[in-house]
Amino acid sequence: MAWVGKSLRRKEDDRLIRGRGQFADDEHDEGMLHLYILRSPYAHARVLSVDASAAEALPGVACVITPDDVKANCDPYMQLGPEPCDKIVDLPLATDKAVYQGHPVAAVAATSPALAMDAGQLIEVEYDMLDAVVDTEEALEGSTILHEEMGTNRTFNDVWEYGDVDQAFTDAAHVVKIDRLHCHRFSAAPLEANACVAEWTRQDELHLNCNNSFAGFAVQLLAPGLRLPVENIHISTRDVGGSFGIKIGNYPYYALAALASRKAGWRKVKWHETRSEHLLSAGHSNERTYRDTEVALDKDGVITAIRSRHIDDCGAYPRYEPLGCVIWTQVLPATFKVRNMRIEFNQVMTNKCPTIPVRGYSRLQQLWFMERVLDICGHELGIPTDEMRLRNYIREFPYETPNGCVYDSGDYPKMLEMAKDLIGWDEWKRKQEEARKEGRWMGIGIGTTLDSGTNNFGQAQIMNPHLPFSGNSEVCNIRIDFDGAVVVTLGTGPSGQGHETTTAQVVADELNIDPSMVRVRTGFDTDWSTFSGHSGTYASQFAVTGLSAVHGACQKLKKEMKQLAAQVLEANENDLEFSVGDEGPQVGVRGTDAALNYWYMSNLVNSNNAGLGEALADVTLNVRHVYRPPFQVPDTKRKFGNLTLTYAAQLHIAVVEIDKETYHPKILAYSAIDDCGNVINPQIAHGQVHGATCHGLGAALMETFDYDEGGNLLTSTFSDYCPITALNMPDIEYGNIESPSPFSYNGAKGMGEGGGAPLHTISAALQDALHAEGVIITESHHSPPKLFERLQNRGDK
Ligand code: MCN
Repeated sequence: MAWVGKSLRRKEDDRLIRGRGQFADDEHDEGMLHLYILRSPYAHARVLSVDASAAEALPGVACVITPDDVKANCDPYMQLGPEPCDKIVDLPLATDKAVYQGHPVAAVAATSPALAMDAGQLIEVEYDMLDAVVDTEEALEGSTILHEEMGTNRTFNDVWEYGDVDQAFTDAAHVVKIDRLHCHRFSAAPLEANACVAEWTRQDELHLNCNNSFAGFAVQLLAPGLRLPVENIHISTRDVGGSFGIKIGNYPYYALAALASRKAGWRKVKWHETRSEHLLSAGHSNERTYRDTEVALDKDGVITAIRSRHIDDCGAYPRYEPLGCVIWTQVLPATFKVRNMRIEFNQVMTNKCPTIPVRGYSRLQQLWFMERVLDICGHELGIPTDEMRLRNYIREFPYETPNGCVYDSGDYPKMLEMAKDLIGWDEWKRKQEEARKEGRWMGIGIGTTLDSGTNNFGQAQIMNPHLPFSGNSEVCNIRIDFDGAVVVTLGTGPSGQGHETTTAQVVADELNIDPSMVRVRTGFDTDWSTFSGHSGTYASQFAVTGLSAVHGACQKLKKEMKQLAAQVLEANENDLEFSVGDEGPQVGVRGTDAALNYWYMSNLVNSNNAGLGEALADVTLNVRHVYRPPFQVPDTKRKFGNLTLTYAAQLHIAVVEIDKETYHPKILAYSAIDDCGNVINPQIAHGQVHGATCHGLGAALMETFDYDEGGNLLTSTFSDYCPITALNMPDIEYGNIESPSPFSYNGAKGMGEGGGAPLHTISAALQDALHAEGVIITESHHSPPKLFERLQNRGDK
């Protein structure tokens, strides 16, 4: 029976629903200490002194970590950005200056979380407040510098130019100018905040139980930061309660827990972030401003060229950069066939929380830009929004973009047609006409998004050859257990994506076994052999990279099983076949009853193996496979290597009406079409689309990180950050098409990160609703106060 392609019920959920998940905060020990991190209330301030004596004197306090401890025991984290980023001194505490509100300045370990927090309040920190730079463009000017050792706030600058841009403008029938667009900061607000438990099992050997979603990366930064060899750090994760990218960047906090554990006399120390801390300082999505955009179009409204200047704001440290400065180019033209583009890309630091790869990292911001550009041009030229897309969509696949990326497969016009059918387009158009006659603000918007899954690091290396990455790879270990079950160990450490289930489906098909007999060890462990420097759950890489590792491991295992069966059954390997017999799955001689079932084979190899002989010396029925995506030396002229990427797409349509009294934008109808190639598990893929839509709608309508001029975060609790909940979600009419990727063994495309469509769709719907009022939607966030403000300032571009 073929399991791939079926909605097998998620294997992991039974355990999780029964409360038998194993999250980092579940670890409790008698005598365990709890860590409180004291954070700077100021966005930019010199730290003149830290007096911890009162806190240290409090009964129950085991130790306080101060900037002096950090200076004595830590080295700055490796900087991934190009020069002069290498001059940035990034340590677990602000040793000289606090550069964002929430920057840790000290940490206390005490016998209870409450006591640790109380002790934290007794630490006296003397600050000298400095002017904060919050505005991206002001940061670029550089009158206030965050990291003086670097001498500039600019971490990246490059110009990407393809085709003949100037000629296209000379030939243009129309030119549309957009002065400023701005994509805001938001989060993902996972249910579980960051957490870790640090313990030194022996001097200089650190064990960390945490919920990091990319522990392979964390360990590489943490070890030199703590002056330890990599092998002295053991990181394990079990269940992770959502990450969406944010749990990649918490290694500075692990270092504080580790230092506290050591200073407290090698005692176990737990740190669990509060929700306010999470919002303030765990990491935000990239904020991006787009200036002086000019768009050339032909007489039919087809975009022929774009020139623009993009300024990315990575907050106080470029902790995951230059990746974000580069990977947006994976989707340079979005879903449109424009060939001539010139984009100057700058990135700056501001006195705000450092950014981190929030779902759709950096590509989402480029896709929103391109969608906004197309939509604004359509309205300016009076071309209906669906027609504008049909005229501009890429239609031939594989399609090579101007910068050399290859979009593997797709059918955007078909997706549009399906989304229109599902939502009842004609009927809503009629209703919109009526609404307009009544003076109501109703709009219909379309948004198309891409998820370019896998191999992001290969691309980052092109920009910075010194980076220790050549591309994402993944590892799978697979063995047959004594009872004939198949045990699979992955290095991915999923955070809700259903890896246990889809892995079981692939293994079940490959080995003719029921998925209930496939035991997938989830989580991540540097002690497991399934650990590579790229192991983790990020970049929508599992369906392609992770499952390719699983598939490859199955092939290796099958080869060994055939070797074994051939010798025991005295048969030729070519005459053997995998089948299901009376005693379960087996390997047997075609056309005969001679067969070995899995448990027998496992016992033969693991227990009764003395007489197996030299020929089977390497047969262990326990194999490891590393999947390494193809990587070709980059074409530096085009600044892009021929990296293996897959391009999943989503197309959404929303009907929105703005209440004229409250300015509340209400979603009246919503449809979403997904194309992630061949689907492994339709229910999981549907769930991913649902979750990503929820995430995107939250960002578009409710969730934003707003700062005041002094760098104070104004939305640092759930009462003002307003996370989206089930109550705010519209019913989603869902459909999918399958355009198999020719680049993956299974035709699947990475899709879990594709959360941008609602952001584009809502902006487009509001544009449609308000264009007659002279409003151009230039922002990505649309809360009622912001819509009110926009209508007051109508006419700006
Ligand atoms: N899948 C499928 N068929 C396909 C493609 C994918 O059945 N054609 C399945 C996969 O087998 C996997 C799931 O869908 O079980 C997502 O696959 P993939 O797109 O490869 O993404 P990853 O598993 O690598 O997950 C990472 C991705 C990212 S980058 C973010 S951000 C995100 C996302 O997943 N964070 C999430 N979805 C999330 N979902 C949950 N619940 N929690 C998060 O933190």
